[in-house]
Amino acid sequence: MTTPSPVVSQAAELLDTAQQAVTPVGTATPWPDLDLDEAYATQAALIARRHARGEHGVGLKLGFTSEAKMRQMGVDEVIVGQLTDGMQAADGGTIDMDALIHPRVEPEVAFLVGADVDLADPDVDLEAALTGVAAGLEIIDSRYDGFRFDLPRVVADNTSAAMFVLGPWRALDEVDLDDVPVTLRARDEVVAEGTTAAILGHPLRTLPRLVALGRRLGLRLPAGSVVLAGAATEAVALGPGAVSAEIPGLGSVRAVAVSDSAGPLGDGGGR
Ligand code: 0L1
Ligand code: MG
Repeated sequence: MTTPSPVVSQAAELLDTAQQAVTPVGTATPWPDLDLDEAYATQAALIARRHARGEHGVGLKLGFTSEAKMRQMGVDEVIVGQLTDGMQAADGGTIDMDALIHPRVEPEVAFLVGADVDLADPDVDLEAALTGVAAGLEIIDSRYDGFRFDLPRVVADNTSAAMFVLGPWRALDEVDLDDVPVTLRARDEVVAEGTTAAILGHPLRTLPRLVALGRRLGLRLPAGSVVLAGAATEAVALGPGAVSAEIPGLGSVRAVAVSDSAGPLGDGGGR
């Protein structure tokens, strides 16, 4: 890996500190003109800091793969972020809200990669390497005040990745992913509804985008990696209590958000 430039190192340190201190960075960042290459270099430096603390890479996530998400955040380009084991919560497990700044949750389709894949390989066939699919929850938590960012800033911030939860894997060839309803519930109330078609028309259509980004960035997906293909609805503020996503024919996934500073029936409107 090449040595990061001073601006990249500084940006990574500031974002890493914001995440660890659970304190957002203001919009007036000391890197007003970060370009997209520097932003991905910052993301790599940020992930390197997590690896240095003992976390391991477990996959990649795509962001802005739906019209709803692009509209919600005012951007129009698919982006990629990196997942570590430290970000994963067990299905039915807990999400510690006190470690998060202003978390939002979104229902995702996740893929399991069954063989080593080098996305920089010109002959790569990512779809052929996929063996499983699952319903997922992604918890995003921008390290910027008020989720206010431009494209380079959100890329630098590892696409707001914070936590993720995966439901049981199903064999990819046994599941129909074509325009299937997706329901997000919080405390048993429906809080968002969408369809798998919201993810670039079909979740598998995200794969060429991931390959293009991975080729540009020299990314790999070792066997066993996870790919979060994107959200089927807008992200919703995460409050204390149960949250779940359900995709008929694929399955469901559930977690419980907990906080020492709010009861299990707190207002759920973000913090
Ligand atoms: O996973 C996503 O689509 C998130 C992309 C990052 C932007 C955000 O914080 O909403
Ligand atoms: Mg997402």
